[in-house]
Amino acid sequence: MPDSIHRSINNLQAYWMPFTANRQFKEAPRMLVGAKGMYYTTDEGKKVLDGCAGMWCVNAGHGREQITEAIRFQAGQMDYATAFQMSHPLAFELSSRLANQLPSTLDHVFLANSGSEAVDTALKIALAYHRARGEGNRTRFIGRERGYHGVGFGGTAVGGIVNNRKQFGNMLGGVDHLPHTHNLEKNSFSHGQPLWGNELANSLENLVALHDASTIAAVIVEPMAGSTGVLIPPVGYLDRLREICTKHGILLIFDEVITGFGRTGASFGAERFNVQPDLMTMAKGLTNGAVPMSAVGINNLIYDALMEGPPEIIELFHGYTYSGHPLACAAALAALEIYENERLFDRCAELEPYWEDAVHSLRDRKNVIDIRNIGLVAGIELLPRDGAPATRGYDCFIQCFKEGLLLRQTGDTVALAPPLIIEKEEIDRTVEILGNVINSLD
Ligand code: PXG
Repeated sequence: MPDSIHRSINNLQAYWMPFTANRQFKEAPRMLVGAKGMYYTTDEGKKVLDGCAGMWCVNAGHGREQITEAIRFQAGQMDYATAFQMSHPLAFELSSRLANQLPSTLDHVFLANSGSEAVDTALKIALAYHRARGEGNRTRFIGRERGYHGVGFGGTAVGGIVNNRKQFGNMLGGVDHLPHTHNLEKNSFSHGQPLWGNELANSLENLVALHDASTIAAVIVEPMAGSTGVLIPPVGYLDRLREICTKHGILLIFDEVITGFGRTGASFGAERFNVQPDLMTMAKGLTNGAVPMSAVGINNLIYDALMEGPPEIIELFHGYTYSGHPLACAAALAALEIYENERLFDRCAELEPYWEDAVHSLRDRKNVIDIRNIGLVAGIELLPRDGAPATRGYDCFIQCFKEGLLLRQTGDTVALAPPLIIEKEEIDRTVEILGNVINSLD
């Protein structure tokens, strides 16, 4: 083999990895080469228990034959269908099926390819809606501190994670943020929804008083903030946000990229927390992670307001080459069928008490300062090392991986969100590995 080819095959430098310490990783790569059920296989042939459903997406477990087959079949049938002024049946089938499952007022679905695209789509639809109704001054968005809404310009701006924002400046003007709801003094070691904190939603009234409702298009929040370490909404908090938005004609967007498709023990966070948004973003579990795809659920009023004017006019100047990609539609339809046939969302709800007890059994381990849980999700927060924040969390992640457990880490919090097919023995194993690792860390 010529030297140049040999070098290129083994060259780790070309790939600029996303959200990764590239230089550190490339010194000691962690490579996954296979996945089935609850387990990954590494390039060294080691089995790793998937404690985070890939990245919160593989809700039905890895390598589901039904999904693989649907993708394979569709690839043979029609690889790609022109998406603008043309379409194909699966995009309609998927959208109707999804709309049936969404909260009752969300009857329409816009398809995209990633959570970030879904978020930017939802924000743009909110702007277009207000403009269509003659309220074009409503351009301001309200996000929340510690929110994560992907990495588009809009999503970065409404997001509330300093590291994601500071490299790039403001991204989008006219954005403000609600305070986050994390409070260790009031709520540490809560089981399920914390009792304290619904009054934090009242800060939305302050922002309305500051900017005037007539300038605010939408509020966007994750029903449960995933990326910044599992921040579960206090009892009554989302209801209060809903109330204030309704009162002031502000749209409420739920970003359900993580909470969608059974993660909290119901189809969506909206159902679990019993609060209806006007727009909802979804991704990840939509295809069980098998093909990139995302969606925005849209309520009737918004859709109807934009379906005005002569019918030959394009109502929304927005869309993607790969909106409703046939392979993604095939994967999503198969995934939704598995979720339904195997009652995986109910399964999640049924396992929740066992999961809750299991993760809270780590309460007295070394340096554990909080444990939070809902559905099949848990955040375990470790005390930061003096002067070296996030290093204990990172060491925990690395050590768990070495011991055969994959989890997510953000700062000094580690997050667990296994596939919803997890068995009780695997829950025990997860907690055992994590507990031993936590004890072993300095
Ligand atoms: N919204 C939410 C609520 C998300 O969690 C996105 C939007 C963006 O999705 P895309 O598909 O553009 O990445 C996300 C993504 C983690 C982790 O471990 C979370 C995400 C992605 C990667 C890692 O916390 N969330």
